[in-house]
Formats: sequence, C-alpha cells, structure tokens
Amino acid sequence: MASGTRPVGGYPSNPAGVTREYKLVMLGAGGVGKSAMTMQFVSRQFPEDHDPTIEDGYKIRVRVDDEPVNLDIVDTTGQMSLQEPY
Ligand SMILES: Nc1nc2c(ncn2[C@@H]2O[C@H](COP(=O)(O)OP(=O)(O)OP(=O)(O)O)[C@@H](O)[C@H]2O)c(=O)[nH]1
Ligand SMILES: [Mg+2]
Repeated sequence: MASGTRPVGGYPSNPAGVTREYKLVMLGAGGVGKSAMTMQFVSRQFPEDHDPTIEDGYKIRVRVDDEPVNLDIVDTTGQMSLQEPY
C-alpha cells in the first residue's frame, strides 16, 4: 500500500478509552410516530397518546459492533405551526 493511504473499509480506528458519540435526529411530519419510535428505542415503551413534541433530547449508551457508544438523539417537532417564526 502506498504511503499516505488508509485501509479500505471500516471506520478510522478509535483510540482506546475514547467513547464514540453518534448524533441522531428524528424528522417527519406531525403525528407520524417519531416520538413513539424514539421512546420504543430509548425506554422500550410505546406511548399510546399523541403529545405533540416541541423538542426532546435523549442521551443513551448502547453497543454498536460490540463497542459501547453514546447516542445523542433529538426528537423534533412535526408541527409546522411550531416551526414558523413569530
Ligand atoms: N397504530 C400505531 N400507532 C402509532 C404508531 N406509531 C405511533 N402511533 C401513534 O400515533 C400517535 C402519534 O405518535 P407520536 O409518536 O406522538 O408522533 P410524532 O411524530 O412524534 O408527532 P409530533 O411530535 O406532533 O410531530 C400516537 O397516538 C401514537 O401512539 C404505530 O406504529 N402504529
Ligand atoms: Mg413527537
């Protein structure tokens, strides 16, 4: 392999002791199930009610490829009325 090239495939190596963080953003129209899907993933619960979201954030730790990583999830609003400037 020529000098300066990186191995093909996979992610750059992770220095020992450094926890990767992935940022996820839930996007979609109002009432399509963004919060329900997020809650299922974060707390294994399915909310039956529809409580329109303004914006919620969740930080959880999960395993990806056998490695503990931090997820930073933002559950956004689907309500156009909440997105318009005053
Ligand atoms: N039957 C069924 N109902 C669902 C599903 N996903 C969500 N719901 C219901 O649909 C409604 C709206 O779900 P939410 O998760 O609050 O929707 P949302 O996209 O977060 O809505 P906003 O925050 O207003 O943008 C709730 O009453 C949920 O229980 C699903 O897969 N099946
Ligand atoms: Mg929501």
